[in-house]
Amino acid sequence: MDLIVRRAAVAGIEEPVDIGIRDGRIVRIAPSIAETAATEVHAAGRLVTPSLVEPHIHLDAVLTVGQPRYNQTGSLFEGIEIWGERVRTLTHDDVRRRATQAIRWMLAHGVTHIRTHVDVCDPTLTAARALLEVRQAWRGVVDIQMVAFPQQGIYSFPDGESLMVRALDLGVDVVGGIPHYEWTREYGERDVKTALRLASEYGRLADLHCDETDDDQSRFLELVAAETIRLGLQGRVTASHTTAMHSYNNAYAYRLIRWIRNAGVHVVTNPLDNAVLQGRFDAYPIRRGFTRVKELLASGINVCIGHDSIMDPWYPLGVGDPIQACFVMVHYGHMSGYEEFQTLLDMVTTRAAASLGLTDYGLAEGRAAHLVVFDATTPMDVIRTIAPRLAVISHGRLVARTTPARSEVLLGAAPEVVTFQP
Ligand code: 17E
Ligand code: FE2
Repeated sequence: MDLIVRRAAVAGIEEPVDIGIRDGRIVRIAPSIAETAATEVHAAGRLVTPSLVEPHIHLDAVLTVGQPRYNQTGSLFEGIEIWGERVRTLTHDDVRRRATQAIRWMLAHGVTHIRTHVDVCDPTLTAARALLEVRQAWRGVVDIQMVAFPQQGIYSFPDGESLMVRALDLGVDVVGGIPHYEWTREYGERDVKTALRLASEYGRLADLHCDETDDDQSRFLELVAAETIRLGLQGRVTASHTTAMHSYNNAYAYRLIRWIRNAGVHVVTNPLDNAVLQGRFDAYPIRRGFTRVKELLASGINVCIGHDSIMDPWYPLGVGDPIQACFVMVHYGHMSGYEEFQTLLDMVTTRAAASLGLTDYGLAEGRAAHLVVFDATTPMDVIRTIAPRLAVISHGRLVARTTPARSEVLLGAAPEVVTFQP
């Protein structure tokens, strides 16, 4: 064996197990592995899951908060304006350096697979070219999918459609869209139709920003579902954000949810960004800007959680940790039931992997060895304490580790360690 994780708590298995890894693969999961390995990681009863999969982030915009100015209204729309200004000053090195930094943060938090959107509303496609290079540089450690994302619209930006095609021809993997932001309802419909036609013609997956607004009249998701079925793209299409679903009437939402399920459309919710971006035009009571996560899950739709932003015009915070997004989801999504903590972890691991179309992934013998060891024993405690990632394994290799902080109270004769355990 090359690497053995000892005494791992694994979902669905009663007693801790050893996980044996050779040539980048999980070759054995057993109560005890007699062999030894060059590298041994002692989980000592702590939770081990498949590594984290980030299904939605904008790596071209990370770490630009305040450039050229801060978002004063906090709205999505001011964020898009500020980003539009920043795009004009992008350079290859600027994008490469910031994205690389953010990927290192994410890897330290256990992320080994990323889907990034890249804004293609730029005649020079500077960000796309830089991220193609970043994708190549990280291959085999952090595997990256890129989405051609028309931030200003396919039909509301000069030559938007040909920029999408050029990006796909350059090697950008996935087709994006932004129907709710197009100038008119009709342009929005064309946006969806073009995105899914390109996905079909190029044989690519699609992931559209869809209905990211509090406008209950924004109803492009139904068209995404219909076109997905018409073109036979079931299972290959993701709708991101879909926050307007929060505001639809229940009769319409019920019908729509059945439609999404029939189309096999994956949904990505982005709790960090949408908790601050949405509801900005409301007087009290102020709406939550979330899609209907519990109802979507209950009807059998694959829902996953994205981080969306790290320190950019839309969201000033973030350290690249998907577990922070889970933590917010607990609160904004009313997901505090005991079983729901496992679901939340699934939403940043196996469910996210399904949206990305990953097949060689998962905690099972024969799969590629992508694992994370948390400094906690249960999903509830992972999320409660935002537990440090003691070890991160990608393609069978130990690629990151964290030493937990140590807190002490200094009131007695000797320092008293605080463990945050009852
Ligand atoms: N662009 C967009 O349209 N929506 C977002 N939430 C972000 C970028 C982060
Ligand atoms: Fe996004």
